[in-house]
Amino acid sequence: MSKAVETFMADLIAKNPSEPQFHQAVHEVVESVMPIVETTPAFRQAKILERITEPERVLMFRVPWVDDKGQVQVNRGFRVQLNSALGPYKGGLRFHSTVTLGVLKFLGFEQTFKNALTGLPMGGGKGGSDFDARGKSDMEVMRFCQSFMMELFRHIGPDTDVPAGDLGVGGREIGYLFGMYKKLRNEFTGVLTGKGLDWGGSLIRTEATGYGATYFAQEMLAVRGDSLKGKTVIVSGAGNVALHTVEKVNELGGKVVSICDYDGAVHDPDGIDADKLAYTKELVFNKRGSLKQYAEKYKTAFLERAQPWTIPCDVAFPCAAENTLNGDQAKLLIKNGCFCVVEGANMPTTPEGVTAFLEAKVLFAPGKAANAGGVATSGLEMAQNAMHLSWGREEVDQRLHGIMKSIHKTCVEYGKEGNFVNYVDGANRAGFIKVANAMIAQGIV
Ligand code: 2IT
Repeated sequence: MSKAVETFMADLIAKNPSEPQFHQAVHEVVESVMPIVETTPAFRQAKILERITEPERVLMFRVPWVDDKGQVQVNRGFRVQLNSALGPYKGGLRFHSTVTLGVLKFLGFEQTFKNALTGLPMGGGKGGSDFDARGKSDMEVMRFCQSFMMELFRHIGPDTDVPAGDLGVGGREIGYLFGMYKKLRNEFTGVLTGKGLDWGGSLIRTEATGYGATYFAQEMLAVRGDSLKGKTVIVSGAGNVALHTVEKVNELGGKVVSICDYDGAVHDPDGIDADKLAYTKELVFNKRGSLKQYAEKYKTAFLERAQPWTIPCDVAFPCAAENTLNGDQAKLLIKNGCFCVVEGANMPTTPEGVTAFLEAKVLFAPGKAANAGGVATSGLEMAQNAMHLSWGREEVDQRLHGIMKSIHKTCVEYGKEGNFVNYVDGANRAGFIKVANAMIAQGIV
């Protein structure tokens, strides 16, 4: 760590105690951009690093609701409005028991650079609650979402802040949130993305993060004259991102041999083909069931309470939560022949894991580049809403594909080190420079 990075981080940690994920996310970006900051007097004079790590606004509010037994429940709601230099705050809402202010600050910080990389006019934000939908009825989820929106509505708007989904927030929750926003404002606008297809949503938005991560992998492999065809692939997670990654990898000729959820990992050496994927989608999205049922149905191995990192593969897509792939697991993947790692989730790899991959010259794509297809398609949803029309599937998919190619190209441009591309530095530098220049142009605000 350079002296400048060390000093900056010590101040940041003192100012933001007990927020380890935020420190981790900031540290990674600061490592990448400090050489630029040190040689760009305008960035130093405008205190860009100090300003970019301080959210423009943090909202924290009480979310009271009544459960099915008539008992009053109280959760905590947040919206962190990180940066609006490039456009309205944009980023998802996470409903999960692990949500804290520090987690949302890390996610909003990542989101700011990710959104910059998409090339679309979106600032960075993130929000959510410590509410956990597991074991709750639909009506309980609805009452919670309505109460959450009864406070949030006054802070958001189609040109102010446009939330979307994240972990624990899918189509059902976006519907309940949108319904309450519309009632309170008496306005039907594109204030949330990830809406249903009949009421303002965009085609491909559901698939976009997984498809986009796979398109990104395709670009990385193409640099080496390679492709996903015939590759053995593992994917962690079994949610929206993971399952749509499996779908696109299958389409491009790869074979996915593992996915995992909270209960454990399925190991299916024959590959999770289209039929098995259809079964899994129904199981996860509609029945809200466990992958154990997959293992029983298809008579495959099931690694209890484990992730797939022990399984040999060519390409890995970590698509679960943050810090779910550590240094030892990264080294094992490398030892078993994995040469390409594409983050479908936000910061799933620990700093030790990232270092191991970069030292071994693994093709490593950080989440803020590789999973940007989700928010990019949210940007396309906003554009369609603003024009009061909807594009066809082909059109949205082509735009998504074009955006992923362009993000890849930008990462190569900013991250090339001889024959190797450091996608971490590339993504951090390109995103940072764009946001920093916009901040400077807009004055000290
Ligand atoms: O992490 C992410 O990029 C998201 N959860 C999607 C955000 C969005 O606004 O679509």
